[in-house]
Amino acid sequence: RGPAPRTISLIGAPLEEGAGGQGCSMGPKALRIAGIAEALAAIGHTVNDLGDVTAQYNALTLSGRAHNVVEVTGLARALADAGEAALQKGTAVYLGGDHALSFGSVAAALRHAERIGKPLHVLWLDAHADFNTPQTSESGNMHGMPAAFFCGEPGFDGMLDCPKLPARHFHLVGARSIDPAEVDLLEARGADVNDMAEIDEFGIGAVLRRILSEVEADDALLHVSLDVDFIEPDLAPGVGTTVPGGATVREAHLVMELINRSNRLLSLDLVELNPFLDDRGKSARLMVELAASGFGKRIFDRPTQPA
Ligand code: B3U
Ligand code: MN
Ligand code: MN
Repeated sequence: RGPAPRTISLIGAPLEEGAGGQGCSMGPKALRIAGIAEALAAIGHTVNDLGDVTAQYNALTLSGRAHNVVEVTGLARALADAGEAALQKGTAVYLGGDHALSFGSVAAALRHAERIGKPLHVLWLDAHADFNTPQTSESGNMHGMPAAFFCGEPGFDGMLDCPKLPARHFHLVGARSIDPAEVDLLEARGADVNDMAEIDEFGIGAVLRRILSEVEADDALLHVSLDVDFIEPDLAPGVGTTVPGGATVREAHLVMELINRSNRLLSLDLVELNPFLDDRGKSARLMVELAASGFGKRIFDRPTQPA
Protein backbone atom coordinates (compact mmCIF):
# COMPACT_ATOMS: atom_id res chain seq x y z
CA ARG A 1 0.00 0.00 0.00
CA GLY A 2 1.31 3.45 -0.95
CA PRO A 3 1.22 6.69 1.01
CA ALA A 4 -1.95 8.82 1.25
CA PRO A 5 -2.28 10.63 -2.09
CA ARG A 6 -1.42 14.32 -2.08
CA THR A 7 -1.95 17.18 -4.49
CA ILE A 8 1.55 18.43 -5.27
CA SER A 9 2.26 21.70 -7.08
CA LEU A 10 5.62 21.99 -8.82
CA ILE A 11 6.82 25.59 -8.97
CA GLY A 12 9.92 26.47 -10.97
CA ALA A 13 12.21 29.15 -9.56
CA PRO A 14 15.00 29.74 -12.10
CA LEU A 15 17.05 31.97 -9.82
CA GLU A 16 20.82 32.20 -10.12
CA GLU A 17 21.44 35.78 -9.00
CA GLY A 18 21.74 34.69 -5.37
CA ALA A 19 24.73 32.46 -6.13
CA GLY A 20 28.32 33.36 -6.84
CA GLY A 21 28.33 31.84 -10.35
CA GLN A 22 25.88 31.18 -13.16
CA GLY A 23 24.00 27.97 -14.01
CA CYS A 24 21.32 27.44 -11.33
CA SER A 25 18.77 29.12 -13.60
CA MET A 26 18.83 25.88 -15.61
CA GLY A 27 17.97 23.82 -12.52
CA PRO A 28 14.18 23.70 -12.97
CA LYS A 29 14.54 22.43 -16.52
CA ALA A 30 17.04 19.78 -15.47
CA LEU A 31 14.76 18.55 -12.67
CA ARG A 32 11.90 18.31 -15.15
CA ILE A 33 14.04 16.41 -17.65
CA ALA A 34 15.14 14.10 -14.82
CA GLY A 35 11.44 13.29 -14.34
CA ILE A 36 10.34 15.03 -11.15
CA ALA A 37 6.66 15.12 -12.16
CA GLU A 38 6.62 11.51 -13.35
CA ALA A 39 8.42 10.25 -10.24
CA LEU A 40 5.90 11.85 -7.87
CA ALA A 41 2.92 10.81 -9.98
CA ALA A 42 4.17 7.20 -10.04
CA ILE A 43 3.79 7.07 -6.25
CA GLY A 44 0.09 7.91 -6.68
CA HIS A 45 0.10 11.67 -6.08
CA THR A 46 -1.67 14.26 -8.24
CA VAL A 47 1.04 16.48 -9.69
CA ASN A 48 0.42 19.91 -11.21
CA ASP A 49 3.41 21.59 -12.81
CA LEU A 50 2.67 25.32 -12.56
CA GLY A 51 5.70 26.23 -14.67
CA ASP A 52 8.29 28.81 -13.71
CA VAL A 53 7.30 31.92 -11.75
CA THR A 54 7.80 35.25 -13.44
CA ALA A 55 9.26 37.99 -11.30
CA GLN A 56 8.57 41.70 -11.31
CA TYR A 57 11.45 43.95 -10.39
CA ASN A 58 11.34 47.07 -8.26
CA ALA A 59 14.19 49.21 -7.03
CA LEU A 60 15.48 48.22 -3.60
CA THR A 61 18.80 48.51 -1.85
CA LEU A 62 19.97 46.99 1.43
CA SER A 63 22.80 48.42 3.45
CA GLY A 64 25.85 46.19 3.78
CA ARG A 65 26.98 43.61 1.26
CA ALA A 66 24.23 41.95 -0.80
CA HIS A 67 24.45 41.37 -4.55
CA ASN A 68 21.44 41.41 -6.90
CA VAL A 69 18.92 42.41 -4.24
CA VAL A 70 16.41 43.47 -6.92
CA GLU A 71 16.54 40.14 -8.80
CA VAL A 72 16.40 38.02 -5.63
CA THR A 73 13.57 40.08 -4.14
CA GLY A 74 11.52 40.02 -7.34
CA LEU A 75 11.76 36.25 -7.63
CA ALA A 76 11.17 35.69 -3.91
CA ARG A 77 8.01 37.80 -3.86
CA ALA A 78 6.55 36.03 -6.88
CA LEU A 79 7.43 32.66 -5.37
CA ALA A 80 5.94 33.54 -1.99
CA ASP A 81 2.63 34.45 -3.64
CA ALA A 82 2.57 31.41 -5.94
CA GLY A 83 3.57 29.15 -3.06
CA GLU A 84 0.95 30.54 -0.71
CA ALA A 85 -1.76 29.82 -3.29
CA ALA A 86 -0.42 26.31 -3.95
CA LEU A 87 -0.36 25.45 -0.23
CA GLN A 88 -4.11 26.07 -0.03
CA LYS A 89 -4.50 23.11 -2.40
CA GLY A 90 -1.87 20.83 -0.86
CA THR A 91 1.87 20.47 -1.01
CA ALA A 92 4.43 22.59 -2.89
CA VAL A 93 7.74 21.47 -4.38
CA TYR A 94 9.99 24.32 -5.50
CA LEU A 95 12.36 23.55 -8.36
CA GLY A 96 15.47 25.68 -7.93
CA GLY A 97 17.24 27.77 -8.54
CA ASP A 98 19.81 28.90 -6.02
CA HIS A 99 19.07 28.86 -2.30
CA ALA A 100 17.97 32.49 -2.20
CA LEU A 101 14.62 31.22 -3.54
CA SER A 102 13.93 30.15 0.04
CA PHE A 103 13.33 33.78 0.98
CA GLY A 104 10.09 33.18 -0.94
CA SER A 105 9.31 29.51 -0.31
CA VAL A 106 9.69 29.78 3.47
CA ALA A 107 7.70 33.04 3.45
CA ALA A 108 4.87 31.11 1.78
CA ALA A 109 5.08 28.34 4.39
CA LEU A 110 5.12 30.84 7.27
CA ARG A 111 2.09 32.71 5.91
CA HIS A 112 0.20 29.45 5.36
CA ALA A 113 1.05 28.10 8.82
CA GLU A 114 -0.10 31.33 10.42
CA ARG A 115 -3.35 31.26 8.46
CA ILE A 116 -4.26 27.77 9.64
CA GLY A 117 -2.95 28.44 13.15
CA LYS A 118 -0.13 25.90 13.29
CA PRO A 119 3.55 26.37 14.07
CA LEU A 120 6.14 25.78 11.36
CA HIS A 121 9.49 24.04 11.62
CA VAL A 122 12.17 24.23 8.91
CA LEU A 123 14.65 21.44 8.18
CA TRP A 124 17.71 22.79 6.37
CA LEU A 125 19.75 20.01 4.70
CA ASP A 126 22.89 21.85 3.69
CA ALA A 127 26.68 22.00 4.02
CA HIS A 128 26.17 25.66 4.95
CA ALA A 129 23.99 27.50 7.46
CA ASP A 130 22.82 30.25 5.06
CA PHE A 131 22.55 32.44 8.17
CA ASN A 132 24.45 35.52 6.98
CA THR A 133 22.96 39.00 6.79
CA PRO A 134 24.10 41.82 4.50
CA GLN A 135 26.05 43.04 7.54
CA THR A 136 27.90 39.76 8.22
CA SER A 137 28.31 38.29 4.71
CA GLU A 138 31.81 38.27 3.28
CA SER A 139 30.70 37.14 -0.19
CA GLY A 140 27.56 39.26 -0.54
CA ASN A 141 25.86 36.23 -2.14
CA MET A 142 22.25 36.13 -1.05
CA HIS A 143 21.95 32.33 -1.21
CA GLY A 144 23.95 32.47 2.02
CA MET A 145 21.26 34.58 3.76
CA PRO A 146 17.69 33.20 3.59
CA ALA A 147 17.69 31.55 7.01
CA ALA A 148 18.79 34.75 8.73
CA PHE A 149 15.95 36.55 6.96
CA PHE A 150 13.11 34.25 7.94
CA CYS A 151 14.41 33.90 11.49
CA GLY A 152 14.01 37.64 11.83
CA GLU A 153 17.55 39.02 11.70
CA PRO A 154 17.69 42.72 10.80
CA GLY A 155 19.01 44.01 7.48
CA PHE A 156 16.36 42.78 5.03
CA ASP A 157 13.88 45.67 5.26
CA GLY A 158 11.60 46.04 2.25
CA MET A 159 12.20 42.61 0.73
CA LEU A 160 9.00 40.76 1.59
CA ASP A 161 6.48 40.38 4.40
CA CYS A 162 5.99 37.18 6.36
CA PRO A 163 5.75 36.00 9.96
CA LYS A 164 9.11 35.10 11.51
CA LEU A 165 10.35 31.61 12.35
CA PRO A 166 11.50 31.07 15.94
CA ALA A 167 15.20 30.14 15.66
CA ARG A 168 14.72 26.96 17.70
CA HIS A 169 12.39 25.78 14.89
CA PHE A 170 15.31 26.08 12.45
CA HIS A 171 16.97 22.65 12.25
CA LEU A 172 20.25 22.61 10.38
CA VAL A 173 21.50 19.16 9.39
CA GLY A 174 24.69 18.34 7.50
CA ALA A 175 26.52 21.60 8.13
CA ARG A 176 30.28 21.53 7.69
CA SER A 177 31.10 25.05 6.44
CA ILE A 178 29.73 27.80 8.68
CA ASP A 179 31.25 31.30 8.78
CA PRO A 180 32.40 32.58 12.22
CA ALA A 181 29.76 35.33 12.28
CA GLU A 182 27.09 32.72 11.48
CA VAL A 183 28.26 30.49 14.33
CA ASP A 184 27.83 33.39 16.75
CA LEU A 185 24.37 34.29 15.44
CA LEU A 186 23.09 30.70 15.39
CA GLU A 187 24.23 30.21 18.95
CA ALA A 188 22.88 33.53 20.20
CA ARG A 189 19.45 32.81 18.67
CA GLY A 190 19.26 29.20 19.82
CA ALA A 191 19.02 27.55 16.41
CA ASP A 192 19.21 23.74 16.28
CA VAL A 193 22.57 23.07 14.61
CA ASN A 194 23.46 19.44 13.86
CA ASP A 195 26.85 19.15 12.21
CA MET A 196 28.45 16.14 10.53
CA ALA A 197 30.21 15.15 13.78
CA GLU A 198 26.79 14.56 15.35
CA ILE A 199 25.68 12.53 12.36
CA ASP A 200 28.84 10.43 12.54
CA GLU A 201 28.53 9.90 16.26
CA PHE A 202 24.81 9.14 16.59
CA GLY A 203 23.76 8.31 13.04
CA ILE A 204 21.57 10.48 10.85
CA GLY A 205 18.46 8.47 11.78
CA ALA A 206 18.82 9.39 15.45
CA VAL A 207 19.33 13.07 14.61
CA LEU A 208 16.27 13.12 12.35
CA ARG A 209 14.04 11.25 14.79
CA ARG A 210 14.88 13.75 17.52
CA ILE A 211 14.01 16.67 15.21
CA LEU A 212 10.82 15.06 13.92
CA SER A 213 9.69 14.26 17.47
CA GLU A 214 9.93 17.99 18.25
CA VAL A 215 7.82 18.76 15.18
CA GLU A 216 5.29 16.16 16.30
CA ALA A 217 5.24 17.47 19.89
CA ASP A 218 4.48 20.96 18.54
CA ASP A 219 1.78 19.59 16.20
CA ALA A 220 3.63 21.63 13.58
CA LEU A 221 4.03 21.69 9.81
CA LEU A 222 7.42 21.05 8.24
CA HIS A 223 9.20 22.83 5.40
CA VAL A 224 12.27 20.99 4.08
CA SER A 225 15.02 22.71 2.13
CA LEU A 226 17.38 20.32 0.34
CA ASP A 227 20.60 21.87 -0.96
CA VAL A 228 22.54 19.70 -3.42
CA ASP A 229 25.70 20.32 -1.40
CA PHE A 230 24.18 18.41 1.55
CA ILE A 231 25.37 15.35 -0.36
CA GLU A 232 28.98 14.23 -0.85
CA PRO A 233 30.38 16.06 -3.93
CA ASP A 234 31.40 12.90 -5.83
CA LEU A 235 27.82 11.67 -5.60
CA ALA A 236 26.24 15.02 -6.52
CA PRO A 237 28.77 17.17 -8.40
CA GLY A 238 26.20 19.51 -9.96
CA VAL A 239 26.57 22.35 -7.49
CA GLY A 240 28.77 25.44 -7.26
CA THR A 241 29.80 25.19 -3.63
CA THR A 242 30.99 21.67 -2.91
CA VAL A 243 32.26 20.79 0.55
CA PRO A 244 33.82 17.34 1.13
CA GLY A 245 32.36 15.08 3.79
CA GLY A 246 28.69 15.23 2.86
CA ALA A 247 25.84 12.78 3.26
CA THR A 248 25.89 9.49 1.43
CA VAL A 249 23.10 8.48 -0.93
CA ARG A 250 21.78 6.11 1.73
CA GLU A 251 21.86 8.71 4.48
CA ALA A 252 20.06 11.21 2.26
CA HIS A 253 17.39 8.65 1.35
CA LEU A 254 16.89 7.74 4.98
CA VAL A 255 16.37 11.41 5.86
CA MET A 256 13.73 11.73 3.17
CA GLU A 257 12.02 8.47 4.16
CA LEU A 258 11.80 9.57 7.78
CA ILE A 259 10.32 12.89 6.61
CA ASN A 260 7.72 10.99 4.63
CA ARG A 261 6.91 8.76 7.58
CA SER A 262 6.43 11.81 9.83
CA ASN A 263 3.49 12.90 7.66
CA ARG A 264 4.27 16.56 8.46
CA LEU A 265 5.72 17.72 5.13
CA LEU A 266 4.15 20.95 3.86
CA SER A 267 6.66 22.02 1.24
CA LEU A 268 10.04 21.07 -0.19
CA ASP A 269 12.82 23.10 -1.85
CA LEU A 270 15.18 21.40 -4.30
CA VAL A 271 17.96 23.97 -4.57
CA GLU A 272 21.42 24.80 -5.88
CA LEU A 273 21.36 22.27 -8.73
CA ASN A 274 23.74 23.63 -11.37
CA PRO A 275 23.31 21.55 -14.53
CA PHE A 276 26.33 23.28 -16.10
CA LEU A 277 28.53 21.59 -13.50
CA ASP A 278 26.71 18.26 -13.39
CA ASP A 279 27.99 14.92 -14.63
CA ARG A 280 25.54 13.58 -17.23
CA GLY A 281 22.47 14.47 -15.17
CA LYS A 282 23.61 12.47 -12.14
CA SER A 283 22.85 15.15 -9.54
CA ALA A 284 19.50 16.03 -11.11
CA ARG A 285 18.44 12.39 -11.05
CA LEU A 286 19.54 11.98 -7.44
CA MET A 287 17.54 15.04 -6.37
CA VAL A 288 14.46 13.57 -8.08
CA GLU A 289 14.97 10.22 -6.35
CA LEU A 290 15.37 11.93 -2.98
CA ALA A 291 12.22 13.97 -3.52
CA ALA A 292 10.37 10.76 -4.38
CA SER A 293 11.56 9.19 -1.12
CA GLY A 294 10.21 12.23 0.72
CA PHE A 295 6.80 11.56 -0.80
CA GLY A 296 6.63 7.87 -0.04
CA LYS A 297 8.63 5.98 -2.64
CA ARG A 298 10.13 2.93 -0.96
CA ILE A 299 13.70 2.18 -1.96
CA PHE A 300 15.39 0.95 1.15
CA ASP A 301 12.71 -1.19 2.65
CA ARG A 302 14.39 -1.22 6.01
CA PRO A 303 12.42 -0.60 9.19
CA THR A 304 13.99 1.98 11.50
CA GLN A 305 13.85 1.72 15.28
CA PRO A 306 11.31 4.10 16.75
CA ALA A 307 12.68 6.98 18.85
N1 B3U B 1 28.71 31.15 3.97
C1 B3U B 1 29.27 31.55 2.70
C2 B3U B 1 29.30 30.39 1.75
C3 B3U B 1 28.01 29.84 1.26
C4 B3U B 1 26.80 29.83 1.85
N2 B3U B 1 25.97 29.21 1.04
C5 B3U B 1 26.63 28.83 0.02
N3 B3U B 1 27.87 29.21 0.13
N4 B3U B 1 26.17 28.10 -0.99
C6 B3U B 1 28.49 32.75 2.14
O1 B3U B 1 28.79 33.15 1.03
O2 B3U B 1 27.62 33.28 2.82
MN1 MN C 1 22.23 26.49 0.89
MN1 MN D 1 25.02 24.97 0.70
